[in-house]
Amino acid sequence: MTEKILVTDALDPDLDGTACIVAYSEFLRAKGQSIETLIFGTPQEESAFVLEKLGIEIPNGDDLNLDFDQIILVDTSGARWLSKKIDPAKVCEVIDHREVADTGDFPNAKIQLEMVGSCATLIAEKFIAAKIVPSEKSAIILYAAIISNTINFKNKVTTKRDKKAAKWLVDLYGISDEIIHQMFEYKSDVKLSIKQIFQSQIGCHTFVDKKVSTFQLEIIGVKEFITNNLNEIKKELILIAANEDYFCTLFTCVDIELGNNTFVVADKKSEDVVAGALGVEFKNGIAHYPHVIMRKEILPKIKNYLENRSLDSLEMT
Ligand SMILES: [Mn+2]
Repeated sequence: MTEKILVTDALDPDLDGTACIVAYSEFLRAKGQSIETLIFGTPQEESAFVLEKLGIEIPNGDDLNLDFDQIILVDTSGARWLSKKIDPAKVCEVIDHREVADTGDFPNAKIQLEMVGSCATLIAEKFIAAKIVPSEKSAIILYAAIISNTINFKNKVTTKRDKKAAKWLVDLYGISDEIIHQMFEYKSDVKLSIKQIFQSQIGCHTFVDKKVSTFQLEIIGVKEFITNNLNEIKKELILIAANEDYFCTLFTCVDIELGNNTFVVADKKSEDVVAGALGVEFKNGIAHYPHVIMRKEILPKIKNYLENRSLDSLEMT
């Protein structure tokens, strides 16, 4: 009897995970394996959008009685992210691209962990190495995942391998940028109010006794968005800074198509911190940064700045 193998991702897969599920299942079937493809939870908005655009349906495993001999996980590498229905002991292969991974959760698995921008790159490379041509839908979803994860090759996680895999996929079918633009546009259709966006991200870090809070959006058309919402953004930032007693309150907006950032701050204190930490100049509470910089890269710079500043003031006394 042939073995029944499941290919899946963590709960609520993002576009990268979804693309890997679809394409890796196809790859293994092409190699003659008996593969089932399932998702658990709800695909994230961006993945749902691309699946619908491409007319791809992936069955949901939440309410199924699972009976698989082996399980392959893509774009995830820790048991705590999985549906409770997945038995970690049955996992035979893990393919992922993150530095912090709980690979010990899967004692029977072959582990492939490589630091590329998108797990979809690792799957595309398997097609390339085996000289198997993916279907057009698989090629498009892998390409969309690479572009989304690397923010059009503009963020720091991007590697040469991501660019090479994406180019190979584009050349196969002449994938147009239209679907990518639609995907970015969809992602940018901000459905919440400024207040709701900020409330959903509320929280702070404390560096040398100073509370720092950042809010982030990744959209296209940042300039227009900020112009249309500036009063609301400033009002909410000021309110939050006062209510929570924040020393630095920053809204950072990544333009995913142009590949740059715009910052808006609550007050002069925040302005001084962000200007000092990131070397930007504010005009009317707004500053521009020429590249993509994500919140997780901004925070260490602010931390450094505040630590050095407190050292300087100690030396002066
Ligand atoms: Mn990923």
